[in-house]
Amino acid sequence: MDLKKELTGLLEQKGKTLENAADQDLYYALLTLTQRVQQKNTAPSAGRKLYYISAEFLIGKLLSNNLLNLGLYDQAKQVLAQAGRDLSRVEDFEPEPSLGNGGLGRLAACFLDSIASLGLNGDGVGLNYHYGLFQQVFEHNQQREQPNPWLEDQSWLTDTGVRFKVPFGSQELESVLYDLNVPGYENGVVNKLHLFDVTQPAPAPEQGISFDKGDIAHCLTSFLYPDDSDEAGKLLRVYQQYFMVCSAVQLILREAEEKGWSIKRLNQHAVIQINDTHPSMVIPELIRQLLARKELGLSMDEAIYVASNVCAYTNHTILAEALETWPSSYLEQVAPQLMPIIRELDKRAKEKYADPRVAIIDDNDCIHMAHMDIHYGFSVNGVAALHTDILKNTELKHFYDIYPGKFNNKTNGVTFRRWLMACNPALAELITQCIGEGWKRDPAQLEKLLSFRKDTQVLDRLLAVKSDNKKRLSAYLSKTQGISLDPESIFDIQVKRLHEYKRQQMNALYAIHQYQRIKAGYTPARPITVIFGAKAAPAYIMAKNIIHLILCLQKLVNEDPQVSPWMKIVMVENYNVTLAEELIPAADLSEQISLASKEASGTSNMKFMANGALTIGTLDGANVEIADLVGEDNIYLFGALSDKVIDLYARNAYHPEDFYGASRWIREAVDFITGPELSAIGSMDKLQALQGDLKGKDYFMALLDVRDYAKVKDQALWDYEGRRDWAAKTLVNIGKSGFFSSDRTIQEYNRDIWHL
Ligand code: 26Q
Repeated sequence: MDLKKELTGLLEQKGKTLENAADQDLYYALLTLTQRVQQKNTAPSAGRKLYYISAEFLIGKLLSNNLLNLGLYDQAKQVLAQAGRDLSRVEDFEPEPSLGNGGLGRLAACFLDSIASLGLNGDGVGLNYHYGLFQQVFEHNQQREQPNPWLEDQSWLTDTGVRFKVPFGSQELESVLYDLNVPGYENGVVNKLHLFDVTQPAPAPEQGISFDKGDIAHCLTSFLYPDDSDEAGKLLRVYQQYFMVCSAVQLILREAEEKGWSIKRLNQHAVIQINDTHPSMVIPELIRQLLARKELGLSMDEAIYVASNVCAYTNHTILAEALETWPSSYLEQVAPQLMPIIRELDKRAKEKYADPRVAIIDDNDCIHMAHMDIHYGFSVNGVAALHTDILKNTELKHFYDIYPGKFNNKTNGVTFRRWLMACNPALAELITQCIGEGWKRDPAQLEKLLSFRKDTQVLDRLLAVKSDNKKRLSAYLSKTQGISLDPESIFDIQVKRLHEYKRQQMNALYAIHQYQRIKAGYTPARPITVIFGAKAAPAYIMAKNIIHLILCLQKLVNEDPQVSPWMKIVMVENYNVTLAEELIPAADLSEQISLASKEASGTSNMKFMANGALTIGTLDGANVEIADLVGEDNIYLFGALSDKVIDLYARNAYHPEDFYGASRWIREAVDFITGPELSAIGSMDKLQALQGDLKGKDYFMALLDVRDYAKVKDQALWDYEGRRDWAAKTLVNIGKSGFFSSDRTIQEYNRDIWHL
């Protein structure tokens, strides 16, 4: 396509030119243009089609991504540059959809990109939350939540005109189907992300993110994860889930009819991947809709057979509190028509397996969604090798004993198109100069970089790229958040959801320790900048206390003239995909410090690795596979191993006071949380609650690992001074990162589960 001609034409209709149009006009013109690009190649229509159902799709901004995949990126950049315009400023006008929370949602987005790029026939199905998760603002060193309205009159969504009826216990609602294009990388394929919405969405709340959770008809798609700390919030989640799956099944059966598939043999034509348990009701709902079509004449046995061979389940967590169980009274209220089916499924499972640990409905009449998925799905997968092993041997052992053949591992991946080519063009260019273009289609070829390990010229250029990225990040944060960074310092970054198991609090303890050492006159070899980015769930008090601690530390440290030349602490506001794209290319150290056994996989660990940061981490999630690939000289490992942690839990044998008392610096760092310096800045209640928890409970064992963590981190900061050796380590990390391409992950899903 002649992008210049088309773009000029579009602008002319508004009386503008490439030169004088506002950046915003350019954004809308490019959006229109990109949207217009029609599908050239259809994904193959024979074989099965995948429906990836997920409550979250953290897709990030789409303009650059879509231009890149459509092969228009370079042209667009050039055309704008010739007119004295800058594509990155145009992108600033794109609001980022906040349709996800963290890893699970971002994984779904990477998967859609890979499915289309591999030319596979698969669409996403989810919900169109109007105000996203929430927008985070910092006030008085605390997180406050605001709506994040991202929908504009002109957006990437198109109304398909398709409507479905969704029957709830109390009322019937209509769902509206919006579609968003998902173009594959330079292959002409365009798949879809289908997002359902209510017909009359509520306006944004005037204050904060509270709204009438009982007003299902208008508020069902207002927010992702409305506060589920109370009953109305929990019920709303169930309403959302049922709205999503009831619409999804209608969409699938409608497509089946259009394509002339035999619905009685739907399993030969369609596969549904259930992304965590949030869409699990799709199983009974599919059975219900199959049975409701009397003309099919299906028996219950047959309907169960079809559903069981269509649905496959991915588990993303082993945290007990995140495994969804709903009181059956909730479902009675939300979707009473499902309960007889769920009871039937439960009855059949109980007839076959008397063990109460594998029951769908427990003695308290609560429904275990994952149990339903495992009994009535044909595949169960974990998301990293260690995670799948823990599922098989510990967490879901009783199921693995019954269904060994259903369990399989699919180690997560990330799309290198967004997470290397687009966000780190300078590194991409250097890689291409070393090994050619092949890695862009086949990231495994990055391994060719290993032959440059001793090439000082390449190593120096690698260092120069990193240094430029750090300057770029510094300029960006100064412009957008008024934060000033020292690009000569070491950039040590931890960005992920705020959760105690991810142990941001342990990172903060190290920062306190470092502060205390600098105060005592022991300055490090080089200044360090500790960067955090995280949202805390609105009702998660302890997570908010940790944010409070970090923000108080930020103020204390950065305003102390003795300390700030040596250390800065920065918590970026409203961490999201766009910020990640700036932060990750600029990282020297990647913090992956979860308590071993708790992080199912992690995916930022993979992005950091591909962008030449070295990992400091525990042997948890996919860190284990990173360590295997790069070797222990190229990663900073520390901390208790998962077996030990699992054993400590089993024996109830961890006591934080043993570790608090055993080391002077640990005691001093923990005491500091409520000492005069921080209490002068922060709220004593919150700081005390956090400190009390660390000393008395510390469920995620920060004090168990903090000593080893500090030792290894000191070593990493020291090693950083050997600049070329450090560069060689980063080169090995980049060279070995190809395994973590989501294209590889998707090929495995397709080979073992989907058979598209
Ligand atoms: C459940 C019930 C009620 C309310 C909320 C939830 C809920 C919400 C979000 C449960 C889980 C989530 C999100 C989970 C998540 O992001 N998991 C991450 O998935 C990534 C992709 O597989 C992994 O890399 C991470 O290790 C895992 O934490």
